[in-house]
Order: sequence, then structure tokens, then C-alpha cells
Amino acid sequence: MPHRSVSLNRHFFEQRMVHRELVGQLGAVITQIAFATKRLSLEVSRAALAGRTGAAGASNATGDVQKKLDVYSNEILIDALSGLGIVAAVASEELDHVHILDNTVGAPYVLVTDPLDGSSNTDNSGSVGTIWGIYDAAAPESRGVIKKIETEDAMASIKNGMPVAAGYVLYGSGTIFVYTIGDGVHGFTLDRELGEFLLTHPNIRCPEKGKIYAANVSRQHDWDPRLQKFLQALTDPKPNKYRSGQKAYSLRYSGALVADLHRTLLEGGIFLYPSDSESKNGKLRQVYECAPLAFVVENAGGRASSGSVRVLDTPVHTLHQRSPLFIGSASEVALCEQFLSGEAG
Ligand code: AHM
Ligand code: MG
Repeated sequence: MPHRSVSLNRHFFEQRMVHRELVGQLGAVITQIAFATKRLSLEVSRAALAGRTGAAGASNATGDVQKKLDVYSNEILIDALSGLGIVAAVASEELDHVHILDNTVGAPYVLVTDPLDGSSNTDNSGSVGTIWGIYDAAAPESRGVIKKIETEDAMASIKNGMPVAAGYVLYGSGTIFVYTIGDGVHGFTLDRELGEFLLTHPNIRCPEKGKIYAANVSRQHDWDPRLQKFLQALTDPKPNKYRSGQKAYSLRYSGALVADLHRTLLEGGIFLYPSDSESKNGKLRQVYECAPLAFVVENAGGRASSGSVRVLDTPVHTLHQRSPLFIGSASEVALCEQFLSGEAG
């Protein structure tokens, strides 16, 4: 008998007794996201051949230069979800406002996404990713009749809710699809010949502690001195009480959050992007970067914080708001919070 390969569809079917929603509308949305990201995997790998490297000529809502692949990725994702009647609205890093899909009265979900995270890597064949999260749509009603969702309803769904599912796709040396619906985190690797995501990382658990940290340390001089002390505690060649016999931490930083996060999820450690004098609230966006990844990491036993507040409890005011992010192994993130509060150090 050949080794059993578990495709995403088979995995959803196998889960049906415990999670009926995976063979229903939620499963259909996740399957369509997976389909879109298979297309993206192909497009990212042949971008230079297809003339899709470089800038698109515009900036997005948060002032970043949009790459051609940013725009294209956004279109591919929206196309995959349009016409299903399941996703009512899409909130994307690449769109100024929430995009309401056509013919979706009563559609149960709102999608948040960074379609192509780390897109400054696209022109040098570096790793990039897609981040996504799904929220229950707050269905507006008038005298018992369900109405079409408006921008404010979609924002209310995100502001008042928790993700019902979230995940990311890493386009690296392999393409990996990771998802959770709040009960276990599972990873699938794209078999390019088959064109299927196959289960390779069932029940991912983030180690309690790791050996690696990820941060843009070129900005360290501009960080809160308490955070600088935390990094010293991790990296000082001399042993200290915070590392209890463990060697100094190593640095890995790719410039793509998804790539750094995926390694941190599997191997432990911490990823951090704090605020500094240039980015008063950090660089990363709460709604479609921090919150979905926090949902994944927490469901794998890790921790995600803005430094003082759990990421998933951080109030959302605007679609593109930024937040500092400290995410990864429970032990390092908790220690970082202690340094930041002055409890440690
Ligand atoms: P993007 O979504 O526009 O690509 O920006 C987010 C990216 C993250 O993937 C990455 O961790 C960070 O920006 C890198 O920023 P910096 O170059 O300042 O270190
Ligand atoms: Mg991003």
C-alpha cells in the first residue's frame, strides 16, 4: 500500500464528526483561500518571467509602495471568494476600505487579509506569504429582513468578534498552508505535481521555549531601553538568570513576517516588531497581520502580545491601525512583557 496522503479536502472530511463546519461553508471558504494561494505560489515563483516584479506605481492605505504582486495577489484572493455567497466582505492591506462583495445578502463571513506579506522580498526571490483571518459577519436586519452588509457592519464584525479561523501561507523553498479554526493548528505542503496541499504538519505545537529571536535589530538604538535590556538578556554571551544555562540566542530575520513566524511556530523563540521614534505604534497592522497570526500561535500553545495587551484583546478602531508585536513561544513572550513592564531587568 502506498503511504497515505491526506489532502486538505480529505482532512476536512476526516474532521467532520468534531467540526461539522469544515464540510460546510467555513470549509468552503478555507478551501477557496487554499486554491487562491496555489495560484499565488505559481505566480510568485514565475513573477520575473511574467514581468510581475517591481512597483505597481501606487501606494496602499498605509503608505507602502505597492508591488505589482501585491495588487495581483489581492485580485486573485478576491476572485476566489467572489460569487460564492459565503464571504460578504474583504478587508485587505491593499484596499483603502472594506470591499463588499456582490450578491452576498446573508453571507456568513468577513475575510481579513494581507495578500502578499513581505512583498519587498518579491524582487530578490526571497520568502513571502499570505495572511488571512475569517470573522462571523454581523448580519444587519431591518424589521426581520436581512439586509446587505455595509462597510460599518463589516468593521463591527472585526471590532467586536474573535476570528473563527485564521492561517497563513508561506511561499518559501516550499509552499506551506497553515490553518486553525480554534482547535489545533495544522500545516500542509503543496505538492506541485499533484497541485494539492498535503498534510505534513498535523497538530503543530509551538515549543515552550526556543533558541532564536527575530527582529530588525538595525533599529535597536531607537527602541525602549527596557526592550534593549530584554535582547541583551537573550544574546549576552555570558550566562544569566533569564536563560538558565541555555546558550545565547541566535538571530534570524527574513524581512517577511510569515517566514519568521513559521520558523518561530515550529522551532520556538520570539519574533518582535516594536514601536520606535519613526513608527510610534510599530509597523505591523493589527487587523490583517497581528490578529490572525496571534490566533494561530495561541492555538498552538504560544503567546502574542502588543507588549502590554494580548493581541486578540487589543481594541480595533480603524482598519489599517498598527500595533507593536511580540509573538512566539509562551516563555520568551511572557519574559519580554515582564521586561517591558519593569518587572524584570
Ligand atoms: P508588508 O506587509 O508591506 O510586506 O510589510 C510587513 C513586513 C513584514 O513582513 C516584515 O516583518 C516587516 O514588514 C519588515 O519590515 P522592516 O523592513 O522594517 O524590518
Ligand atoms: Mg504584511
